[in-house]
Amino acid sequence: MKKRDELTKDTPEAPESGFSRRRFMGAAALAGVAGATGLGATMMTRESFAAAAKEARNNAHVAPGELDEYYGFWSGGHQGEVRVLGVPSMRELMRIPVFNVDSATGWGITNESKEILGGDQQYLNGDCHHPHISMEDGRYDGKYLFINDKANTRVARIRLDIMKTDKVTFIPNVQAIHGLRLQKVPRTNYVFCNAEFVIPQPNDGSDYSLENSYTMFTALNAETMDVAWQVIVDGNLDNTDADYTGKYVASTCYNSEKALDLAGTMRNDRDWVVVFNVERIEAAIKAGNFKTIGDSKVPVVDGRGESEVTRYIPVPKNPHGLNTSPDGKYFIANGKLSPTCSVIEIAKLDDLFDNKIELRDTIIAEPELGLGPLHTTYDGRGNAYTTLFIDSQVVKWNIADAIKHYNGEDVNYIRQKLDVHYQPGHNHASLTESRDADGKWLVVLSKFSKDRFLPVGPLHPENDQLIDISGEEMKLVHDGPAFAEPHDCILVRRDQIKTKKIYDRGDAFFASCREQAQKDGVTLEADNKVIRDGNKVRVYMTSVAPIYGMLEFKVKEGDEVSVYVTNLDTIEDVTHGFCMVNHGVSMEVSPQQTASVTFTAGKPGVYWYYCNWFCHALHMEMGGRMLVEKA
Ligand code: CUK
Ligand code: CUA
Ligand code: CA
Repeated sequence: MKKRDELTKDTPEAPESGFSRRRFMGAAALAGVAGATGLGATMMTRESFAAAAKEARNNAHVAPGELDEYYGFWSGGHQGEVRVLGVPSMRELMRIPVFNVDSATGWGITNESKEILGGDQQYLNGDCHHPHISMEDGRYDGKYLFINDKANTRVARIRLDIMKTDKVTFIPNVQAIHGLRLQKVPRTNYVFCNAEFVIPQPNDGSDYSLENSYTMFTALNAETMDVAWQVIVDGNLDNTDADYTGKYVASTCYNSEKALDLAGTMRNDRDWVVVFNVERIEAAIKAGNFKTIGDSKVPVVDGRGESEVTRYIPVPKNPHGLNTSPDGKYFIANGKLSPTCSVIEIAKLDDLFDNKIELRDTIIAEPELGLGPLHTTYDGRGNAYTTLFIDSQVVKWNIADAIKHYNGEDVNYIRQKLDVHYQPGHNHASLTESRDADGKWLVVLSKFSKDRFLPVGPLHPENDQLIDISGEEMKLVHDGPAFAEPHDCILVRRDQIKTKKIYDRGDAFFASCREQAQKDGVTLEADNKVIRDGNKVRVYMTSVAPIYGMLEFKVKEGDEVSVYVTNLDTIEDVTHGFCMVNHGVSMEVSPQQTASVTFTAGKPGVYWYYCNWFCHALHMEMGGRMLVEKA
């Protein structure tokens, strides 16, 4: 086998670096592409285009009162939340606070949310990129959504039955979780997480040198959210995806140079895709071939160099997105600084790991697509859709034809280039990450909106565009302004998600409230009681629209006050709130939910509390008073 080092240096096969336009013109005009490629393409005629335009299309219009066909889960980027949209209407249905603090629901304020945020609740920010839904045999099971936090090296899980974050795990020994994907087969047992930045090991100030710096690939147990294992890699880690056998996961690396400066990260003509062999990693741990780092008990396997658990496949240059095709055949790495995508045949990976073939033998196509390929998605009909950041386009291309072209056949694999507005990052076709990819809708998350909307000052919204891909021709049907910064989204059929309309009283989401109430001899569903415990005061109250079960309670200045509100309403949509004036306290209490919040009683005097979720004609009247006495 050729050494990886030889392969990442200049080689004749490596595409030119830089942003020269080379063969493709930027314009969307198909005729232009056909003319410029000179591939003797099987381009559509103007007549067939007109016919295609006339064919029955998806209807993007969802009339008032009608429901969308898909749920879309949007990452909220450095805003820290997850947003739920209906597709194709692109109506925002809900926001799920995750790594942010949310004034309306009290996320980051309530005891329940702080407990979930754990020891890391001191962070008020997050940076989420990649939302992914748990799977059973390669199909969404609708149970959980997982999302990364690059800013503070965490991974969160959202329960999709109540659309609330229920676990947050801080990943040890690494910095900046970026790429995140789930095991698809046999089910989502693992959450795979890429830490982007290399750091010294141990990172305790004893050594700042690069020689002892590396980053790691982390697998979480999806059910417990504990860290299962980590694998040390060469270079760094960007995006990742898993296959449909449960055996392989692949990640892009843009910094094989381990450079600290921009120019350095672009020095090699090739970086690589690192492929992880999950079976071999598990076997290595079983055999005791691992170490631990510092206080962490996580087994760490060394996947550097000629390790048996990894293979480093050279690809051009600073690759970014890594996307598995829904037929399970290919990992496709997106070139970013190269105008190409690299198609890796997953069926060849067994031979690669058994050293029967060379690293680059796994590449079966490397189509030239345009400038700045970032992410690829699929329609389940053999076509791929790649975002071209520099060209501000989505290019539709045929994978089988790209393979033929790579083998020397005279075919054009480009089907269409469509202008998008502007500079797209991720794109995502309906159900594309599962076996059920249905090729109906394509969401393109454009990083710039420029002139597409009414101006709102120097900070612009992004532009999430909806494209109908059900026909031969991609058709732009909707612009959707979005606040910073949906890197990625996922579309799932509405029947694949089952939500609760009201809470079960036994829900684990507020189990800690019940535990405390039991200790205090309080029945949450019936009692309105004040329990004093030194300078700790626990106030238990019920609520039924439009009154709280307690209109007044007394505490002393400086007391640590915990208020538990149990919403006894059983009617869907009758959510109450609890807001204590001048105490920074606000929370949601949905039907049959208990929520609690702890704060320090302020200066002596009267403080009103009130319901801040509109629940009744007499919602304004729903309130009470906290009387604070001198200590
Ligand atoms: S990344 Cu942002 S556009 Cu974090 Cu998936 Cu590519
Ligand atoms: Cu209860 Cu508003
Ligand atoms: Ca590089």
